[in-house]
Amino acid sequence: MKDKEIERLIKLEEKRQRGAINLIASENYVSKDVLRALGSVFTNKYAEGYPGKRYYGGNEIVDKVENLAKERALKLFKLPNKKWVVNVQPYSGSPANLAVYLALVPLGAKIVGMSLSTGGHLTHGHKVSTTGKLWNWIHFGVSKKTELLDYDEIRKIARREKPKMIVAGFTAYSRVIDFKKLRKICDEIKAILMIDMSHFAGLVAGGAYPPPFPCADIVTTTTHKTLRGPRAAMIFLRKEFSEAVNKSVFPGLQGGPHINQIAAVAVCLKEAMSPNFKKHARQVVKNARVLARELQKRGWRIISGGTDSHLFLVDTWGRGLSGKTAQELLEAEKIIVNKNTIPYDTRSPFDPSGIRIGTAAVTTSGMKEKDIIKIAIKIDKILKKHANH
Ligand code: DSN
Repeated sequence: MKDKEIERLIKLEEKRQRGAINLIASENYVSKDVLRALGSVFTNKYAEGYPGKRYYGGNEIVDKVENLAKERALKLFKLPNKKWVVNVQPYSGSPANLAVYLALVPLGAKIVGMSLSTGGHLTHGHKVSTTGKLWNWIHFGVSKKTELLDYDEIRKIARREKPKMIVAGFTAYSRVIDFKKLRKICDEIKAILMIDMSHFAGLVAGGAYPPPFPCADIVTTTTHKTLRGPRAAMIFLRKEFSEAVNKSVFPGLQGGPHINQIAAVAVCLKEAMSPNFKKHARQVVKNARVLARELQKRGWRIISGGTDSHLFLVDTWGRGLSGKTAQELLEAEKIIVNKNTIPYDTRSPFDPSGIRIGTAAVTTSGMKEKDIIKIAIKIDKILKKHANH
């Protein structure tokens, strides 16, 4: 590279990533092919519009890329293209979610969603997010006793509030979501069901977590978490919603799609179709279960008692260590996690009661159960020195 300053920083980041144990639940390591597509000449091209209907010339190859990404996306998630369509243009998860709400929910109308503090996402209507300001959100959380979703409670809220849409999906909930129950609730009140599968898309693709299809009407997902692609997003839609949502993505919310990103998404989708990816996805969940169990054995309370996915939360405050302190102690030893609120947290999100741990990245780097046990021993050794019992 001619730009030595940036080249130096890229090398430093490569070294940092290689030298650390990455347990950030939303991160992963992409393949060289994904990087190659991201860094390709497609970054030079403007392509407002959709395949066959562009506003600029010179898009015949771009059209092939976008169509291939769409074809692969539907094939990977086994979606018949008579009933489902996919939009691969969203720049990332937040605009994907916003585009769906803008298309299908009148401004100010009611949406029921999972609260951020019990595991949802900012764009599921948190008050500091634009989504929280433009619609009237009513949030559900988890049961205080079991720390699991309480579907009777969700049903009660839904019947009382009669929202236009119910949104579910998580950044910090470790268990299987019962999509069938949510579908039933939506049918009772005639609401649209949107599932944000950003965190677990790769697990669904690999058969390691139940699919939200066909229960959901709309499924949004980022492509860079367990799916192991570039930073981008997709929206899967039942056909009847496609016109409104496509218009909402472009020209409603975005300008020219990032074709280099879309090419990289196509690459990761092909990778996720391989038998190896299936094995990988199962190993991610096995690794998360082993790590949760090993920490539990060493006296650390795991929220809801375990995990069915790639992530879980540890209640560090239960042994006198705030999440921020735990994150910093681990980072000093090159174990990277993030501080996280736990359900019914009484502490601030800036220094909450827990940490979130995920196993997608370490599994990509080849770790299996025996490596994971070593990580659990290391985490325990670092944290227990500072714990109060
Ligand atoms: N920041 C992501 C996560 O860590 O879960 C969600 O957008």
